[in-house]
Order: sequence, then C-alpha cells, then structure tokens
Amino acid sequence: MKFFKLIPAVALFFTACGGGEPEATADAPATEPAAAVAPAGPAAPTGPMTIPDWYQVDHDAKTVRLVMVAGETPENNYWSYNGTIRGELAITVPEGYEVTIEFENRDPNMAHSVGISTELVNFTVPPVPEPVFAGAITENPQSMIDGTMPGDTETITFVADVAGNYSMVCYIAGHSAIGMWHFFNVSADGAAGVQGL
Ligand SMILES: [Cu+2]
Repeated sequence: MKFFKLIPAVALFFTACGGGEPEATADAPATEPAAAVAPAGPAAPTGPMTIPDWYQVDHDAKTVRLVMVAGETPENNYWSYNGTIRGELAITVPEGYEVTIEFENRDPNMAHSVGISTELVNFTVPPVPEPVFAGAITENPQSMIDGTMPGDTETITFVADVAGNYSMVCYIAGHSAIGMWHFFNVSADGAAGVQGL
C-alpha cells in the first residue's frame, strides 16, 4: 500500500522538475523547506580550542585518548563529566581517528554511562542507546545496577569515521535531562581539542 501511495508524489516530483520553470519550486510540499531549517537546540560553545590534560591527541598515530570522569565534583548531584554539564563543553576529534574514552565513575551513589549519540536537541528523554560509531558506548548504558557503577572504570574504543556534530551523553533515565551531556564533534579538517573550558 505504501508503495502505491508514493507514486503520485514521485510523479509530481518529476513533473515539477521536468517543467524547468522557476515557479515550479513554489509548488513544492510545505514539509520540504522545514527539513532544511536547522532544529532549535542548545548552542554549542564557540570559544578557543584548548587541549586539557584529559585530552591526549597523537596525530602520527591518529589517536585521541579522553579521560572522562563522572562525579568529579559534587556539582549537579555528581551527575557530570569532568565537573561540567549541559553542553558546556564541545569536544572535537579528527575524522578517522581512533578514540579511546577512559570513563571513571566517582559518583558515590549512582551508576553512569557514556556514549556518542546523534541527539543534539532534546535531552529531556534518554537518548536511544545506539552509538553513532561501533563500540562508542559503555556496557548496559541504561542500567542503574549493571552500568558503570560507583568506583568503576570502563574503557571504550571506537573509530570516529564520519565527520559531524554529535553529543556525548549518559543514557540512564533522567541524567541527560539534568545535564549529563556535552557536544562531541568529529572534524573533517583535523581540528582537535575542547571548547568551553
Ligand atoms: Cu549519568
């Protein structure tokens, strides 16, 4: 049924294109222009790129090593990454680099997780636990009893093989809503470092 419903739309498309008249584009379905408008979401920090001590990059080996600590400070009920929350950081790694995240949970009370998500707008619901890159998520990322538990350290490694704008999030219910997320960019031009410190 869906196939047959598509036919009029396809026919319309070719008719509009075949006409070759500029005004034909004015008849395009109202939903098309909306897709071109960037969704409104939190703004990423735009300050200078820095290399903090928890960010190690080796351009010869094409590797980045990040040490991310949950609950490093009591701020935000320990629900934070390296003492920061709510997109205060934009972490950028070069495309094609192998990224290792050493994730340590110092929150005395609560499990946490970390992964790279396509979510950039709505952090009020836990992002779907499907990482952008294979391996870019910790074990049992939604679990409060089998996630990365207080005192635990878990290391994940993945290849950031597609440039783009992503996020680093905790997948446990409510945590991203409270601010446990940051911007995570994969640069096509080799840019590396952290903005917003
Ligand atoms: Cu968390």
